[in-house]
Amino acid sequence: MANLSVALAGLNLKNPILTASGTFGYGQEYEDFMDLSRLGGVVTKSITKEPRAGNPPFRVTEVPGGMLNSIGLANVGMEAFVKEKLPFLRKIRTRVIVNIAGNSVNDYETVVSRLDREEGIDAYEINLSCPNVKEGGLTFGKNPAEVFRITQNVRLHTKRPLIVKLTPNVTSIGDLAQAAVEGGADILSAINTLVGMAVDVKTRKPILGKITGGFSGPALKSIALAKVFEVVQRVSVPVIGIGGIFSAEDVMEFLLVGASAVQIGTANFINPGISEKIVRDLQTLCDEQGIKHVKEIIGKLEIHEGAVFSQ
Ligand code: RRO
Repeated sequence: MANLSVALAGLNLKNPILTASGTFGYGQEYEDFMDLSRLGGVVTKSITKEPRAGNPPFRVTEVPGGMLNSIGLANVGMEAFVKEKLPFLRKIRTRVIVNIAGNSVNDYETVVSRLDREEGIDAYEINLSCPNVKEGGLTFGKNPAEVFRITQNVRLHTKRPLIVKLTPNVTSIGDLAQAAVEGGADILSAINTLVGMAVDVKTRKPILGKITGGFSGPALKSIALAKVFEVVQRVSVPVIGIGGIFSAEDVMEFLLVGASAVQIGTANFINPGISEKIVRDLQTLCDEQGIKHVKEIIGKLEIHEGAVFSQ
């Protein structure tokens, strides 16, 4: 049987399958649907300093090829996370990655410092890419100088692996990747959702309460593959691929373009047990292809002779 373990800059995973932030609650919501210990790890919904109620409805809507969300960072806040959610996560026998968001550099520093006092967290994913809140997230996340500044400041507060999650809503995701690495990121994850919109022609109103939202789902995959490819050409830290992954074949595409692991997002809403199924299917796919260790295929895309990559 193929060995599925991967090592990402101090974050060792039993397999490359993680769940994507915002699609997997705080893990416990999925315990009836799968054996969570079979996953490479779980990434929580973004945690902020204070609890947040999120945006007005509608907050999600289906669109061709995927869905839009405008959740607005609804979460329990860092203190309730530590008291009510972390005790469960400590018991699941897989890696726990806490996604963190904020409105200022100080917010990110406060949340990381607080969580760093707690056992049972294997890494942080710094969300610099929320498309649905005006104050923070995307405002920082689009600007390489801000990405550098936040990463550098957060870095001072933890020795745990730091993942910076990048937005695709920019001209050059490579510039963001480089800024995050220069600021001290150990690992990058890409991509967050693409800004999108849907309109009700009867009411002539936007369907989402906040007008626009983040697009995710199967149609995001080809865009995400190109963005991950762009990032891995630019930096040498491990990259976690995210976007429209619904099968083991999708996972393999991301590994071939250079991702060291992946996150499963929107697929969890269609089949809440799919992440564990993808782990099983990846095992079968590797065995069928005679792959001894999944890490053999990371970045092994065979480029057509003479082809030149330009973004
Ligand atoms: O909560 C959200 O609306 C949200 C976040 Br924080 C994010 O990073 N990406 C997204 O699509 N939605």
